[in-house]
Amino acid sequence: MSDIDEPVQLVTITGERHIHPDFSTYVDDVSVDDIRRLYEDMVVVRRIDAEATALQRQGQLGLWAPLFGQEAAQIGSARALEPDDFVFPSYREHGVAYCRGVSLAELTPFWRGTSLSGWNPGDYNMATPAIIIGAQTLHAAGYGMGVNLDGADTAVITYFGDGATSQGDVAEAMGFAASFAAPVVFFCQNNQWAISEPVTLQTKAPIAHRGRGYGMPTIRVDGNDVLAVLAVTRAALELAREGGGPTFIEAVTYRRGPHTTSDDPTRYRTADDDADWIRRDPIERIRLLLEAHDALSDDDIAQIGRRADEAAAGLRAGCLAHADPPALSLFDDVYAEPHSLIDAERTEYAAYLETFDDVPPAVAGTAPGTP
Ligand SMILES: Cc1ncc(C[n+]2csc(CCOP(=O)(O)OP(=O)(O)O)c2C)c(N)n1
Ligand SMILES: [Mg+2]
Repeated sequence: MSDIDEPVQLVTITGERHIHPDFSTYVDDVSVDDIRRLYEDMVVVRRIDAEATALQRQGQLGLWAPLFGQEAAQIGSARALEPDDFVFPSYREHGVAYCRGVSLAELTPFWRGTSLSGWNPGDYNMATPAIIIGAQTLHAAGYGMGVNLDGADTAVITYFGDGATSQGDVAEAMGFAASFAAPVVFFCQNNQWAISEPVTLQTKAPIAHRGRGYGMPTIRVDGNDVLAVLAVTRAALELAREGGGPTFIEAVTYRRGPHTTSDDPTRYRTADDDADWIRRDPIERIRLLLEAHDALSDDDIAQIGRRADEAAAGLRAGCLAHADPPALSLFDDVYAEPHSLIDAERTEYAAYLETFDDVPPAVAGTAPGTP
């Protein structure tokens, strides 16, 4: 194995292929057409991410966590997965959800506040967004231990950020997964920031070293290189399926937008900070590579742009179609059985709603005490 501090890179920022002694073989089968499909995926998810950000600015979403800049990390890793594998994401993995087949309409209700989650995890083998930093890594470790008990050959991947590596949950998840050889890929998108805190405050060493501390194979990858991310994630998933236990991947990338739509990054970083990362853009280098192979004409670019616009229009239409649920439905499904505390809270909230002249029964919803 090569030095883990040197990120694995298979495509340079100027679009040249680079041979890596350990990982190039994992993408030997990837044709130029396949690379064009990865390019299209990245263009589409960047476009729908921009549309969702616009929808929040227009008051149609309560919040959005943009993935802008992290397209290669998400598309490369998600396209390495098999349908039976299970994904435990944080709140930023819209690109992963897109690759899992989550519909455009299902990407927004959680952020619009019209549903407590976006989709049925069983439909896509992908859990819904997790806001509690790092909690999803524990779910992944437990699921992976269950996979071992079942004797199944599926793998699990969990996504989390650089900041999350300082959470106890992540330490516990990695400890259990390593000790019980759970088939889990711990995929850390080191986007350099945890809201306004730089990654240098999380650790004095590269984040990848944390995997080594648990005795896991550990890979540091250029997270803006979709081919390299695909290769290392395939390698880690293969090891997991063969009974080799967990792997830690640090995908070195950059969050080009705000943390969420509630954040103003100009308060804590400068345009100079961004400039170097704009040069390392994940989409641009693949465009250069494809053009060097005469595999991306102006017509292709226009067609891909149209498909991205259609996806954005689909996301918008799906979002606007999600109606507000009745206010009192907030108390439904908290418990499977009736619960006296929930009943009391529902009654109190219904009485509060009645103090407003302009809340029609259809908005308030179910009558007090009705489960
Ligand atoms: C347990 C917990 N503590 C704090 C927060 C508030 N919080 C939300 S996002 C965030 C930063 C996470 O940064 P990172 O793990 O790097 O992920 P990124 O947002 O960069 O993808 C924090 C502290 C939270 N949601 N959960
Ligand atoms: Mg981060």
